[in-house]
Amino acid sequence: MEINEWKKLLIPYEQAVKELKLKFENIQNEYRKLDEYSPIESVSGRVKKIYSILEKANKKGIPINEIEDKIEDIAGIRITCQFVEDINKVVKLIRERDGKDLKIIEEKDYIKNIKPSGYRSYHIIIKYPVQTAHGEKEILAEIQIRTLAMNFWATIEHSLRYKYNKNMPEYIHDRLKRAAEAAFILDKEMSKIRDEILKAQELFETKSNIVREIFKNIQSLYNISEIKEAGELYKKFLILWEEGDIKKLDEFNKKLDTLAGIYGVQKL
Ligand code: 0O2
Repeated sequence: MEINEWKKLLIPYEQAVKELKLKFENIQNEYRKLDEYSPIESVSGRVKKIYSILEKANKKGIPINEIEDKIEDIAGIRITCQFVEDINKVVKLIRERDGKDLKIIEEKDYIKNIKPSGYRSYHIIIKYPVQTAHGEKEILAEIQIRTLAMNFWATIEHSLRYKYNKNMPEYIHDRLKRAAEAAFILDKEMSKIRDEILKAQELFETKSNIVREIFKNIQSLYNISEIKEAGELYKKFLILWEEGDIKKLDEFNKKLDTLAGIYGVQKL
């Protein structure tokens, strides 16, 4: 194939990479604008180099006229996430678009089924329609979704694999396997931290809701002049607040609810 034919062939792939990258960046920006946590940490994309396409075609015995149907990653998008849990969210976001602006052809879960090299990542192969000057063209693209730790390992392993070109010394191979294990443990540790953060946020939310209810009750009781103990109740609340025991605060609030019921106080 002549260089001009390659150029023509790759144009829709370049367009697809640009469009898909922008679409995922838009999702990320939308979360950020709404002050919400974005499961997408970063997005990158590339069109496979001609020599890499030829190398892969050669390795897999794919004739040149079949590369567009048989090489799925001429267009590639990589989405990195902070936590393993975010990967599922991104996969869900992509599945929701299936049949809309893209078609899912295959999903490859190398997180459940780790590759012998130690490689972990979630791949989704899609068909994506591109509007070109010569009409619509549907191309194949690969979306790789992985954590920062998975990406770090894969980037290093990829460059070493190219450097040694199938002659990787055994000791480097072993080190990479151990590094893959370390990246796996790092992801697990980060997930535990994430759980702790979520639990702490939940606890904070519960506590602030109870305190808000207590304040409403005390304020309502204050508004009824006969209730002298409202001042005492406030003092009691301050003591419980100092203690910080959420259960005691909740019990106290329930007592206030009962008292408000007895006095027929309308909650504010
Ligand atoms: P590049 O240079 O990143 O484009 P296979 O027949 O299984 O070897 P296939 O059918 O293309 O390969 O699909 P697969 O396994 O899903 O791999 C597609 C891409 O995933 C690869 O593209 C890599 O980017 C990445 N990948 C897969 N396995 C490994 C691995 O062990 N280490 C690293 N670092 N990346 C991997 P290319 O074309 O191989 O490379």
